[in-house]
Amino acid sequence: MAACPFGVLMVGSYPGGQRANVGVPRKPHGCPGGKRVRVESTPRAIAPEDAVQPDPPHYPLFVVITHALNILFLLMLGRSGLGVLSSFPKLYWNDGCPPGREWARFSRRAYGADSRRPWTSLDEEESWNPVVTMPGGKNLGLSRHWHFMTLHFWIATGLVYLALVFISGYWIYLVPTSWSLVPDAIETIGTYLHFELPEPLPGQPFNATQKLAYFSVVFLLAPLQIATGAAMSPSVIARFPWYAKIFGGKQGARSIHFLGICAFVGFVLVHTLMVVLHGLPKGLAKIILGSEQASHTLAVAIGSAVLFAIVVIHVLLTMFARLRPRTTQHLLGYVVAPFEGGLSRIFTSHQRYRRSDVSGYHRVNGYPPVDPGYEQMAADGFRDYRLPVGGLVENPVSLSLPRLRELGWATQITNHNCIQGWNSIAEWAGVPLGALLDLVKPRPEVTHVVFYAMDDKGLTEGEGRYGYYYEALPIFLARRTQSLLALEMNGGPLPIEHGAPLRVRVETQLGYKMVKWIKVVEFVDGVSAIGLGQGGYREDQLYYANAAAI
Ligand SMILES: Nc1nc2c(c(=O)[nH]1)N[C@H]1C(S)=C(S)[C@@H](COP(=O)(O)O)O[C@H]1N2
Ligand SMILES: [Mo]
Repeated sequence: MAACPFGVLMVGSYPGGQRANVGVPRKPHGCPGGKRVRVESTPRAIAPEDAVQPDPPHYPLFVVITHALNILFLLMLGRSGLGVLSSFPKLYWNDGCPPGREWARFSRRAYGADSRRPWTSLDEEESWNPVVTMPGGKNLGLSRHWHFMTLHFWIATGLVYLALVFISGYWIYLVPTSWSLVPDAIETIGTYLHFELPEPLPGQPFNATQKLAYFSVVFLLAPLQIATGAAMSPSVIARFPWYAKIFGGKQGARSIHFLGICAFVGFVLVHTLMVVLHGLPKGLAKIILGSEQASHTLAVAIGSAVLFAIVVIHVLLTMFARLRPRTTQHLLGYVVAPFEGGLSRIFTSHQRYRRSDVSGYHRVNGYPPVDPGYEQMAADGFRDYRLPVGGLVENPVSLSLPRLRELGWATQITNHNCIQGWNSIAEWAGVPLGALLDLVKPRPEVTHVVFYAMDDKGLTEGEGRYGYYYEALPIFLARRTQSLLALEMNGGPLPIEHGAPLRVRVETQLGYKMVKWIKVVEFVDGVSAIGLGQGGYREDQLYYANAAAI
C-alpha cells in the first residue's frame, strides 16, 4: 500500500477517476444501501482486472501537503479575522447596528444610542492579546492586511486541492453519491457514542460521518465563508445590493461569517480529537509515510516538526508586524492593493435603497473639530464658510455654500460601511463631485483629489496620533455617479457630527475615505508629499490600505 504518493497525480488512480468510464466494473465504493453492511471482500473480488494495480494511497501527497498549508492559512485567517472583529466586537442581524441590539458582544463596554457622553465608533475598539489575534492590540489595519493577503494563498491552495481531487478521482472519497450515507452517518455517530471506533466505508479511507463532515467543510463551509466575506465588501454590495440581502444584509453576512469560523473551530477540535482517538502515531504513519507499518516515531517526529514550523511562522510574522508596521503595510499592500484597486475600478455604485430602509441610528466616527473658529462658524449656520478648491487645476475657485449648490444637485439613499464592520443606511444630498471637476478642470497629470478636514486628531482622538484628518481619492472615483459633496443628510442639513457643512460620499468605498468637515480640496499628481505620504490620515496613522474597496 505504500505506493509512491506521486502516483496518485495520474488521472484515474481512484475509483472516481476516468477509468470508471471505460467499462471496468466499479468497485463497491458507494454506500451500502440502507443497513450497514461490512464488506469484507476487497474490491479485487469484483474487479479482477484491477488486481494488477496497487490500491491508490488513501492519503496521497497532494492531500498531505494541502492539508498542512490549510492548517497554516486557516490559523492565519482565524487570528487575523479575530483581529478585525476586535475593532467592533459586536454582532448584529440587522443592518444599521442599533446600539444595544447586538446578539453577541465580546466587550464589557456597552454604548447606548442616547448616551449623554458623545462617543465615536473608534471608542468601541478592543485590544486583544496577540496570542489570539494577528497581530494583536488595536491593529485593525494590519489585521485586515493579513486576512486579505492570506485569503489569496488559502484560495489558491483550495483550488489546487480541488483540481487534484477531481483529476485524480479522489473526489469519490469525499462526495456523497447516495442518500444512504445519511443514515449510515447517524449510525456511525451512535458507534462513536458507544466509545467504539466505526469501520470505514468499504474500500474507502473514511467512515460515513467523516465523509459527510469533510464534504461539508470543503464544499459547503469554505465556499460559505468566501461568499459571506464578499458580502461585506462595500464595492461588491454597492454594485450588487441584492447580494448582501441573500444573507440578510451586511450584518447578517458578518454574523454568518463569524458563525462559520465557530463551525471551523468546532470541526477542527472534533477532527483532532478523532485523529487522536483513532491512534495518532498510527494515523500519522499512514498519512505522512503512506503505511500504518511505517515508523511511528518518524511519523510523529515529522508531524510535530510541521506543527512546530507553523507555530514559529505565526510567532515570527506577528512579531514582524508589530515591530515593523509600516513595512508590513507596504509588503502586504503589494498583494492586497491591486485586488482592492481593481475592485474599486470595476464596480460602480448602483444603490437605490428606499426611505423605509434608512437606519434609525447612524454611528459617528471621528469627533467634530474643537477649535473656536469652527464652533463660531457653526453657530452662524456656516454663512461665512468658503471652500477653496485648487492645486493642479485650470480654474482654482473659492466657493460659498450657495454658489456650490448651483453647480448641481443629487440625492441618494446608500449604505455606509465603516472599516470597523458597522454599517448604516442614510439619505445623502449634495453636489456631484463631477460637477466640481467640470468647474475647476483638473490638469491631465492629476492622479488624486485630496480632501483636507478641520478636525485636528491630536486634539480630538489622542492615543498618540496627530495631525489634521485628510484623505486622497483616486481621481477616477471622483467622476462616478453617487460621488458627492454632501450638504444634507436624511432630508435636513448635515448634522455637525456627520460633517457639517460639507462631507464626501464615495459609495463604493469604506467610510474612512469620506472626509467630513471639509476645509480645502486639492488636486495633486501624487500623495507621497502629503502627511506621512500613505494616501490619508488613517493610512498614515493606523496602517489602513489606501484602497478601500473591501
Ligand atoms: N474629518 C474626518 N472625516 C472622517 C472621519 C474623521 O475622523 N474625521 N472618520 C471617517 C470614518 S472612519 C468614517 S467610518 C466616517 C463616519 O461617518 P459618520 O460619522 O457620518 O458616520 O467618516 C469618515 N470621515
Ligand atoms: Mo470608519
